[in-house]
Amino acid sequence: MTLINKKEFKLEFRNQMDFLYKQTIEEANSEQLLNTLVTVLKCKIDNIWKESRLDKEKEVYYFCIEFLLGRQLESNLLNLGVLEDIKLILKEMDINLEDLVNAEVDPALGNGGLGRLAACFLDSMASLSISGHGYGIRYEYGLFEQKLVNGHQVEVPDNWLKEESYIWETVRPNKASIVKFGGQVDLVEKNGKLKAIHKNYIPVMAVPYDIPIIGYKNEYINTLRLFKSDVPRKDFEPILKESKNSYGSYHDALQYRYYADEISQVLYPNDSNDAGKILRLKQEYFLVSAGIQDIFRKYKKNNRDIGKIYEKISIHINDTHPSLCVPELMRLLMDEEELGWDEAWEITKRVISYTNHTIMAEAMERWNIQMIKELLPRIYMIIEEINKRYIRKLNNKYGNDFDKIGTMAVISADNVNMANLSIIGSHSVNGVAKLHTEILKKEVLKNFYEDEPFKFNNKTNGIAHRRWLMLSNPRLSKLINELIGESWQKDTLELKSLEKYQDDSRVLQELELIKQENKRNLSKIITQKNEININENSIFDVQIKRLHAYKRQLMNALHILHMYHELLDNPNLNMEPRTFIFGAKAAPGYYFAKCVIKLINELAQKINNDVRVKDKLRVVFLENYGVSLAEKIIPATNVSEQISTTTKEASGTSNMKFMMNGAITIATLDGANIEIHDQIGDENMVLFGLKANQVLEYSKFGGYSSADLYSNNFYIKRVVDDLVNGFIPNILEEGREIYNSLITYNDEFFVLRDFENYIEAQKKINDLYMDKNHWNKMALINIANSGIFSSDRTIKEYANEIWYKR
Ligand code: BZD
Repeated sequence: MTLINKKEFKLEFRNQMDFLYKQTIEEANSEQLLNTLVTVLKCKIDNIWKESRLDKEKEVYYFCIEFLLGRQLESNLLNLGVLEDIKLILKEMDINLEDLVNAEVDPALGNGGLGRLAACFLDSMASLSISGHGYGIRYEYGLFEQKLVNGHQVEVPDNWLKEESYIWETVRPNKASIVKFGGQVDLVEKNGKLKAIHKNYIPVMAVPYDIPIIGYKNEYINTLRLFKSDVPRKDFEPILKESKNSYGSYHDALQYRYYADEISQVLYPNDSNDAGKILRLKQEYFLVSAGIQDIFRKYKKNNRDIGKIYEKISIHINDTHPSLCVPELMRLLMDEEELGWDEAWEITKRVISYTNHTIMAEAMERWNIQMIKELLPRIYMIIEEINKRYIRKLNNKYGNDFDKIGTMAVISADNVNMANLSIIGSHSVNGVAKLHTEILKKEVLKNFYEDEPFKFNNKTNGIAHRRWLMLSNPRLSKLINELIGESWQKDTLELKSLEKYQDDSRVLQELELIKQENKRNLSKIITQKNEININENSIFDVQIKRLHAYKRQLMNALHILHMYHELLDNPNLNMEPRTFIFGAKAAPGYYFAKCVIKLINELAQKINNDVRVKDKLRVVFLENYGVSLAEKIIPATNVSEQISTTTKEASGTSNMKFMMNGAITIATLDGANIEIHDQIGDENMVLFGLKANQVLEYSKFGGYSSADLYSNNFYIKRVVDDLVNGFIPNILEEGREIYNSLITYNDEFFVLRDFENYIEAQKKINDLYMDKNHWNKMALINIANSGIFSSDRTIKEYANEIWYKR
């Protein structure tokens, strides 16, 4: 233990407590103790952090509009290698570490998979000693807090900062920069060259707040830099000569303050819809401009030749939200560094790489040109020029194939297509799982792939096994350590050697016992939150993710309804008791998703109060699903529901977390479920549903009628009718909405098409669980083969094949 000396630590802790709060440890509450501990730790890591910032061969900057970090204390202690020591020292001081862990806020600065992936990637980059840093926005309000009121979702603002600062952050006021909005651009001639002069703009200050990202036992610390927007400080005035300077009246000054503040005020709560709002565009440019200016400032400190920046810097844009990186980098290279177009363009492409996370048309970002023109006049000029030159190139290559050129253009139908801009302006485009990348290449981005096939590659997602196994499931980690030693913690592929225990009944029983204890823990939480008792011996069957039609929580609910009928018809049905657990937030404006939440809650109400099925069937909807809750649910899960309409889920990442914790997956062959299947085969997971080519054929050629299925299938008719016949109380409107989506609008996500198949798969789950020994063996094989899904593997691939590739 190099970082912590017991005696010294205790002394520092007491001194810090006295300094911060003028009181003793005994008098302090959990928040104060936590704050004190974090302050002490921050001092201790400061040197390592500084050293890790020194000039590196190449630096990666990961731009993302959201980062879903989760609580940091335990994870940081683990990575510093002092978790057990600190636990013990605190205990000697009569302090329970768990209380401090629970006292920490869970910063909800993201919607779902995309933001969480970014957080896992930061953890992996630091742990692999890769100089890789995140750039994001320090939203004052994160994703709304979900309350359930009479089964309806109600959104409450997430005031996570409570007008204080975040314990892990350090503000860096001297590294602030100015982002310019609005105004006009004049092109004036200077030394025979045209120079862009931006006038009358509104300046907004971007203030960095740094969060340390600590690598696992490698004395390496990267930075997540989040920007807060503000009005510029006085000392910026000399450089704001060309800005709009009419904030004379009090009213104007207040309006200006509001304009600046608003940008980093709140995270957009949409995970699958293009918001199209001007404030969102401001956020995107704010992030991009502040980030790239920061990179330039740092680069220029140690390097003279801006023309070689690609040797030292990689910029990764996570989805299209930061895609203005392309024109912003061009702007800085040309307007500030005075490079010509061609050189700037080559550099831009060499520096930037792009990840796509969705094929859903409604999620593809398109910005109205008028909006961009007014808000970002110089950026618009550059986008226009990129488009002009690109179309010229396409014309040369494809002649007058206007259809093709229209789909590839950056500007079409008065909109800027941000995916096209990202592809054209980068050297690498990747999808997040095999099938997803194939669909990008063969369908959605077909023309681009045919034009520049070398740009396209796949990087199957991964998860930080440190958080999602070592921390969230300490019992299982301990067992693994006992069986195969500790080296899997640094190389998860070593988990494979667990397979030699697949017929060892002692080990399998131990595994079952661990699951049982985790289930007991979760049951307590459920009882506390939902005031309902859970049968701890039932199968815990879990679907936790954002609520979306394509993720088909509805199909899960309809199957529960089906089981309920079967049980009522045959009370002696030979079935393992089941507890269905849901956690899901719906985007506030997504009516259908909210209807499904209401349906599940009313179903839960009805089933949980029906004594006839009391010990067999339970339904639980857990309020306010997020990272902290996931850490409790996943280790306690038996069945992982990954049932999206095939082709729609780009990857999924909870599927990997469940697998690593020994749950058995019931799944469609979608997203990374395919890679999971590649690892463990049919024998160790349960597959069902349409295949990708069938779904694609239906979408292209039609031929599906949900109404026919409904009329001809008793089981389908029974559950669909229940949506509108009063069988489930209090869902008059919601039931009708869902019914219409299934029957009137022909069931876009093939819920009914896959339903019978899903019922069979669920029966199979039931039968498999009846043979406990066999189930445990499957669980062990899942864990043993989950190593490939560590985000360490993913990040190594990004580093070798994209960022460091020469
Ligand atoms: O990204 C998700 C995909 O749906 C998952 O399949 C995939 O596993 C993860 C990580 O690659 N996409 C999102 O989570 N998207 C968003 O949260 C989002 C956020 C803002 C705007 C649009 C989408």
